Amino acid sequence: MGFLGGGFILFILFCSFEKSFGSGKTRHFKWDVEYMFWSPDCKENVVMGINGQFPGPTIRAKAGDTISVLLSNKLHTEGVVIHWHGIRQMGTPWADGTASISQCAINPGETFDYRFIVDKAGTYFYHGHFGMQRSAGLYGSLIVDVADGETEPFYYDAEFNMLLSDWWHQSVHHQEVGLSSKPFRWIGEPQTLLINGRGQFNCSLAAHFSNTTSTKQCNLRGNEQCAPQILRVLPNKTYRLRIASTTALASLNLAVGGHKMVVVEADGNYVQPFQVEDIDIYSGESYSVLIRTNQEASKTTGFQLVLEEEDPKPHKP
Ligand SMILES: [Cu+2]
Repeated sequence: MGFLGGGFILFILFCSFEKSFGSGKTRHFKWDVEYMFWSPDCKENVVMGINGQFPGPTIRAKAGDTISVLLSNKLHTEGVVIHWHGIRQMGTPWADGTASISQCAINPGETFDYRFIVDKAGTYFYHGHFGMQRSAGLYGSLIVDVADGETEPFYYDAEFNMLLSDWWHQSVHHQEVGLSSKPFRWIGEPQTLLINGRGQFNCSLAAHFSNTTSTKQCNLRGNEQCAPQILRVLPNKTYRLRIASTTALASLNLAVGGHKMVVVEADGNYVQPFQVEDIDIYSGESYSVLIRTNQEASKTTGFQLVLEEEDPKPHKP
C-alpha cells in the first residue's frame, strides 16, 4: 500500500512538472559545434559552424513550446556555451548559456541539454557566449510564432528572415590578444557585413562605404557560400522582414531600395506601427518590419546595409 501510495505521489509530481514546463510541443534539436572552412565573404576562412552549417540552423517554434537542444562540443581545445538572446528563461536560469555565470562551459567532447520554454512570440537569435565565439560565427535565428489559436496583430502574406553580422578576416584569437594587450591594438572596422552569413568583401567594400555609385558588383554564379540570398517576392503583397543583429561591433542601417518599412515589432514586443525609410539597428536588437511590394514584376530591388560611423573622423583605409 505504502509503495503504491509513493508511486501515485510521484506520478502526480511528474504530471505537474510536465504541465508547468511548457503548454506546447517539445522541439528536439541535436547540434554539433565545430570549426570548419567557409567563405562567408568569398574569402576562405575558419568559422564556427553547427552541424556543418554557417550560420547555425534556424529554430522555429510556437509560443509555449519547449526547446531541447542537445549540444555537443566538437571543438578540440575550447569550451562552448550558447545564449538564447531575448528568451526570458523563466524558471530555467541554467539554460541561459552564459559561461561562468549560469553554467560552466561545455568541455570538448561533452554534451549539454539546453531545455527551456519560448513563452513569447517574436524574433530572436542565439549566439556563443564564451570568449569571442560569437565573432567567430557561432550564431543563428530563433523565431517564435504565436501559439495555436492566436493571431499576430498585423497582416502579412509571407516573411523573410535576415540575420545581420559583421566579419573580420583576422582570427578571433588574434583580435582578442590585440584588444587585451598593452598598448591596446584596435581591431578596426569589420571587413564585411553579412546578411544570413553572406557578404562580398572584394566588391562591396562595406567597411569603407561611401556615398558613390562606383561600388563594383560581384560576378557570382549564385551557388557560392558568399552569394547574396535572393528573396523572391510577388507584386502588391505584404512581407514581414524579421531583422536581428548579432554584430560584435558594427552599428548598422538597413534600407530596402524604393520601399518604405513599417516597424511592428522590437525585441519580441509588438509596437504601435510606424513608417520609416530606413532603420538603425544595433547589436543585440531585433525588429520586424512590413514592406509592401510596389514595383512591377521582374524588377529587382536591392537591400542596402550600411555600417554607421562610430566616430566623426574619416576612415583611413
Ligand atoms: Cu545576446
